[in-house]
Amino acid sequence: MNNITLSTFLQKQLDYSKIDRNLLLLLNTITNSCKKINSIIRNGNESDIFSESNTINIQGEQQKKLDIIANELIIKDSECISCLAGIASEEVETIYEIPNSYTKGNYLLLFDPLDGSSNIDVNISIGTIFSILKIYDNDGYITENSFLQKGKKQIAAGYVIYGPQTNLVLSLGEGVLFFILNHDNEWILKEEKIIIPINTSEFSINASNMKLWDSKIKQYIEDCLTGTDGPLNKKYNMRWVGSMVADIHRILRRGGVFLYPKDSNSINGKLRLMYEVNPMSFLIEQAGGLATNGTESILEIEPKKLHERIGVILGSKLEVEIIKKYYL
Ligand code: AHM
Repeated sequence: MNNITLSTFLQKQLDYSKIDRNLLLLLNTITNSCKKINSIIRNGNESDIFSESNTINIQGEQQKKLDIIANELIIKDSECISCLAGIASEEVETIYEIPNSYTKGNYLLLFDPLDGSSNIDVNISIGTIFSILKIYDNDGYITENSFLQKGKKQIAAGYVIYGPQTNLVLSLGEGVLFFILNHDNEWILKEEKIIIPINTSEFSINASNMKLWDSKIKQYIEDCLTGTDGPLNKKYNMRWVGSMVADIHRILRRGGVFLYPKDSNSINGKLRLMYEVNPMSFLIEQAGGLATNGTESILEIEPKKLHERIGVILGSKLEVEIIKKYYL
């Protein structure tokens, strides 16, 4: 594969009528915003941008300055491109309507500007996650309900991981693409079809929550730890970064399962359905993996509110199938 850039790739998709001009523009815009965030992270004055702001977001979390910068940057870059009807962000309580001074389109952008914020100041990988939906009866008026679509309705989803390398992982609903940001600040296509190994013996969970889990998750992890002496009959390894982008990225590259279940403290789960779990589940399933809350496929769940939380188990297909059996 010879240095195909994201723009070239998207132009080809347009030529083959696989995407429309507005989606092309939207994808180029969001991925350009991520280049700017990348540059801020790589060049920023640490004491300034990595520190905490004095604001609390809708999730009740202390915002870092970089959370706010990334959020504002993405909104500012995308509101004016005439492709969007509305925007929703982890950092903003209500939906963001495109101002009347701009032309409106029929796409909806949902995003988490900086996933893994608690890792910002310790130089561990963080990322931007995005999900794109469409509205079909657009009279220019949107409500929160316009965004409450099942995950399987996503037109595109992806993330950028700011790690040792900056990577873009993207799906337009026909497999998962993998791009690397090169020295010339161009997204270069490295793989056209990421496939997750269907088997794994690596799990990823915040084990400090163990006493809060339900009996099913406790039993599965106990069986993993028992290894070859237990019912699962294999030796497991554990990896936990604490940035969902980094944990999911590892799983997309080499397999594994990621679990963030509901627990007795977070009775609805910790992670957010619309702009964290849905886009990641879309990518995982497009790469041949599975995503479930234990009993239902994540992508089939009817969302009830914008900032809804959910328990999630996703990754290598056969291991997720094994975990689902604990819920029967
Ligand atoms: P954030 O959006 O505030 O960064 O929270 C999401 C992050 C995920 O990246 C990660 O998987 C999880 O929170 C870790 O949370 P915890 O350390 O509480 O287990």
